[in-house]
Parts: sequence; structure tokens; C-alpha cells
Amino acid sequence: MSKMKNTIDPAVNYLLPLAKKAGIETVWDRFAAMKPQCGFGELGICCRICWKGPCRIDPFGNGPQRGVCGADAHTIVARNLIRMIAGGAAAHSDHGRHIALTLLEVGEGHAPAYRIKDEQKLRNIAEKLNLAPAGKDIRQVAKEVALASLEDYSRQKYSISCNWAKETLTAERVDKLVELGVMPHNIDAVIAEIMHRTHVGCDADAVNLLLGVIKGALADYTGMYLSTELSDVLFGTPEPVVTAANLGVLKKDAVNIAVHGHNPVLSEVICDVALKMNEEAKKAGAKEGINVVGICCTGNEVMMRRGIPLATNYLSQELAIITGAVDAMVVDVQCIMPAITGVAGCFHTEVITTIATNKIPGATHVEFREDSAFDSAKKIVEVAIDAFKRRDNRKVNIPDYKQTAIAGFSAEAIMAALSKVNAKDPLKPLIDNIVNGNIQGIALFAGCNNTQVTQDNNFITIAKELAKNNVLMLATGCGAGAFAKNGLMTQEATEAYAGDSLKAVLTAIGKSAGLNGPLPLVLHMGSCVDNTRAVKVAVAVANKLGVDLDKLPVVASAPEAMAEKAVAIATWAVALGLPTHIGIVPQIMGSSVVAKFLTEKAKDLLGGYFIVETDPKKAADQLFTAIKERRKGLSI
Ligand code: XCC
Ligand code: SF4
Repeated sequence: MSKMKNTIDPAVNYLLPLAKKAGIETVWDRFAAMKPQCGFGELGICCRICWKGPCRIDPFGNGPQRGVCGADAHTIVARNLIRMIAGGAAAHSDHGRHIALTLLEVGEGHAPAYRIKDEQKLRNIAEKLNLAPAGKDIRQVAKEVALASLEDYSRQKYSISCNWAKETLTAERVDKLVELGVMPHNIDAVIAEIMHRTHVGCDADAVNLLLGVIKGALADYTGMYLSTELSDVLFGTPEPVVTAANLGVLKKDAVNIAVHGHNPVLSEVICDVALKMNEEAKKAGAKEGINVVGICCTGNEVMMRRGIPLATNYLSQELAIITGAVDAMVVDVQCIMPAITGVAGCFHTEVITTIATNKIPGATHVEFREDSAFDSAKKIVEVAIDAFKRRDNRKVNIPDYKQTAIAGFSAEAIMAALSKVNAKDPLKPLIDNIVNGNIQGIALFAGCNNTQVTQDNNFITIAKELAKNNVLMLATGCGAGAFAKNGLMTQEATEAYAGDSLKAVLTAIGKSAGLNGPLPLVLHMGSCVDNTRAVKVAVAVANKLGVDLDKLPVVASAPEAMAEKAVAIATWAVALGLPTHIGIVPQIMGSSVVAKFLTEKAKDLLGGYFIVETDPKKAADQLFTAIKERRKGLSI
């Protein structure tokens, strides 16, 4: 039996044998032990919604075709899917709520650790939300924007769409979604509605549930969009920054603090406080002071805004600890493996949880509160410095692998770079180059790592193929992490892999923008919630061309998707009109109705549709075919 490689990440490949020798189990060991995985679960035809179950449908047609209550495979698959969407939307939108509440506190003057870093962006948002900010005090504007955002969690009128959904899409898209009855009016209500309609004995109509899937995904979109935009207001809108990625960013002579999770509300303050506590770290013997590094999307957040290096992405989070050089891993919410405290137990590493609703057995909990953010951050840094004193240098193995990575491509940063080419009409150079075919289309890479496939490999393989075909590429989340670690967010990668016309465009823009060379091959747009940055660019292009999003040669790909959040993101990409690839077989194949809807029927309804393809080369072909089809539709 040929064994699939675990990863293409050289740092991980360096450390895995060391882990094995030390008897430390990792995600790949547990994955191997889990095999064979449950076939019913893989197909999505197992139901545990009530205690008459669990029920499972026989996919071969010999055994039961209905659960005890009579639900068939289509109902069960659709219900399982929509509950995943609810999970994803809840995660993203709760993160968004946290940011909105923090902005409200700032507006009210209750959060001394925070301030409004990007006033202009706040005013632009207020304008977009029709809040007439002109002449108003900035704190007043902050309050009004926060409240208008929180309204998207509390509005009771079903007929009024969420502010952040209706003001950020093309008018045509909004009309279409309203007509289909899938525009959310209230994020929380949509999530509650999903839990209700999937309670035993409720919605059994798979197609009706699938429309609910779209609505849930759009609630996810709403929460993500406001999360990104308000984070920029509080912490600054990212601008291009040169930094580094992979485990080689850890430093032997520094107190290494890894910030991991998703929410910048804490990590931003930790970065501030770490700067101030450098001397204390030095006193403790760390010649280089404090070295903050990032993991997963908290890592992307601080990388985009501060140039903090990215240590690693999702699947290799345990390996960061196995270097023996991480003194504290500070986690907030989402995508934190409970396994890390076990690994940390073999070293001196302190795992510090910070959020009351996200604790891990074996971790030290330092509760984080916005009103006393500095104190919490200080305490966390002290725990890290203390742990550093206990570090066993014989156990330190920092892999000598790191890559340069250029990050920080917010929509605003892209517009700024383009305006260096054409100040009056910044979108023109982009659109002209799409129309003349120098840029064939745009691909947005998003989503996670997954043990089902070789870590990072799908991302890199697909990107190299699309680069050859002159496709402009954007990335977020752990996909961005994959590109950063593997050297695709560099100018050298553009030279090495971009097709001639793409290279020429990236070079022209890069040079005008003062980068002394091309833009990187893949533009780092941020964390998972930041996928909406790409929507912002796409909507601007669509509006300028006077077409809807489903006409643009823009595609999305989550080739190593794993989380419920990724399922929600991919689904709203479809709802917005994008051909959207997933490189993992989704757990829906037990229902022909659901599978057909998402891969075919969605196209008629929304313009977007799912492409399921596990072979990365074939996936690249299909994505490029979708781009060409769109070009044909536009007669370009
Ligand atoms: Fe999580 Fe955002 Fe997925 Fe990475 S990409 S594994 S969701 S950290 Ni969003
Ligand atoms: Fe079985 Fe129906 Fe209960 Fe699901 S809801 S566990 S299918 S009886």
C-alpha cells in the first residue's frame, strides 16, 4: 500500500522523526489510528439528532433507507450540512460580535487599551452604512458604526436585510438573494432558525434545507465582513509588509510567544505589551528579548498588520511546541487542537487559554478582558518569561527553515498599489489587463489544512498550475500560511512561476508601487474572516464593469478544507456567484439531491457552484476552465 505523505513542509518533515523518537504523538499518528474512518459519516448519512437514533442509511440499498422517524438520506445529509454551516457562522459572527463590542467600548471611552487606528476607514464605513458621519466626532461615529453592526445580530424584522450584507454586494446580487428568500436579516436569528428547523420532526425537505444552507452561509458572510472591517478600524488596515514564515522564525535566544487562534483583540495587545517587556525578558537571560510569532489566523492577523512572522499553519501547530523553543502558546478561539497541552507536557511550554468559553484541560487560564487588556497581556507575558527560565536547551530543535513572505494585501492596499499606476482610475489597470487577457482571471485560495491530504500540497500544486496560466492569486487563512511557508509569497516566486503576461503585470504594478520588482505570486489577504477583502475587490470590479459577480472570471478554492467555517465560506462563495473548488470529498455524497444541487442546480440559481476534485492538477484545470467560460461569457 502506498502511503500518502503527511506534508510537504520541510520544517515538519524535519521534526516528525524527532517527535517519533521522543514518543510524542501528533495529528498524523492519530489520523492513522482512526482509519478506516466511518463510511456512513463520510457520506453524511448518519443522524444523531434525536435519541431514537443514531440512525444510518444503508448506501448500498439493502438495509434501512429511512431513520426511525422516517427521515431519508437526503433529509439527513442536508440537515447535517446546514448544522455545519450554523457552526461556521456562529464562530465567525461571534468573533465579529466581539470586535463590534470592542469598538462600541472604544466609542464610549471604556477600553483604554484600544483606540481607533484608522479613522478614515471608520468614516468610509459609516458612509457605506448610511450613517452620515460628516462633521461628527470620531468616537460618536465609532459608536454608531458599532451599533449598526450589532443591529445585524438583533433586528427582528424579517423583511430588512442585514446592513453588512446588503451594503457590500452588487445591487443585482442583493436583489437575487432577496428574491430567493436567502438574505439574512439577523445573524443570530438565522443560526437559531437552523437549529430549530433541524430539530427532530421539523424541516424534512432537502431542497428547502439547502436554501437554508445558503442563507446560513450568507449570515456567515455578514459576520465575517464586519469582523474584518471593524478590526481594521481598531488595529489598522494592512499594508504590504515583508516578513518571514515557517518554524525557523523561532529564536533560540528569545522568549518565544506563539499567538494562536483567530481574534486580534488579545494578540494585538500582547504585541504591544511584549515590546514594553523586552528588558525583563533580557534580564531573564533571553539575549534577543521577546519574539512573538503567529499560528493559524491570529498569526495571519498580526502578520498582516505588524509583520509578525508566521510560525506555522493549522496542521503543524503541535510541531511548534516540539521545537522545544516555544515558551508560551497563547490561544484564543477556533482551530486550537486540544492535543497541544499533551505535547506541551513533554516540554516547558505553557499553553495559555484566554477566553472563558474556550478552555483546554492542562492549560493555564488567564482570563482576558477588554477593560483590563493591558493587565491580562502583562500577566501572559510574565508567564512566558517564567517558562523561558525553565526551558531545557538540550530539547531545543529549531528547524532551519523559513521563507520570506510579503503580506498585508488588504483591498485598500491593492487599490493603493493600482493607483500608483493610474491615480485617477485605479481599477482601470486591473480591468484592462483582465480584458486584454494578460490576467486571465482571479483565484482566491482559502481554508484549512486537512489530514486527508498531504499538508500544503494541494495549495502549492494548484497555484503553480494557475500561475502558468496567468491567473492572479489571492490567499487567506491556512492557505495563505501554506503559501507563505513554501515561498510563494515572494517576488522570486513570481519570477519563477508566473506566466509571461502575469509576470509583466505584477512587475509593472510592483515597480510603480515602489517594491523594486514584481508583486508576490500570491497576495496575502489575511485570516479566514478576511476572505471578504477579496469580495470587496471583486464587487468594485463588477460595479465598474456593470455586471454581477457571477459574470467575472473569478474562482475560489479551498483545496484542503476542514472546518465548519470553511464549509460556510465556500458556500457563500457559491452564493455570491463563484465557481468554488473543494479538494476534500465533502460529507454530502450520500444524497444525490444535495450533491446535485450544490454542483449543478446552484449554477442556475446563483451562478456559482461547487467543483469537487481531489486531484490538484485536475482541480487547477477545472478552475481554469471555469475562468475561460466566464471570459467567453463576457466576450473577452
Ligand atoms: Fe482554522 Fe483560520 Fe481553517 Fe486555518 S483556515 S484551519 S478554519 S485557522 Ni480559515
Ligand atoms: Fe433517527 Fe430521525 Fe432521530 Fe435522526 S431524527 S436520529 S433519523 S429518528
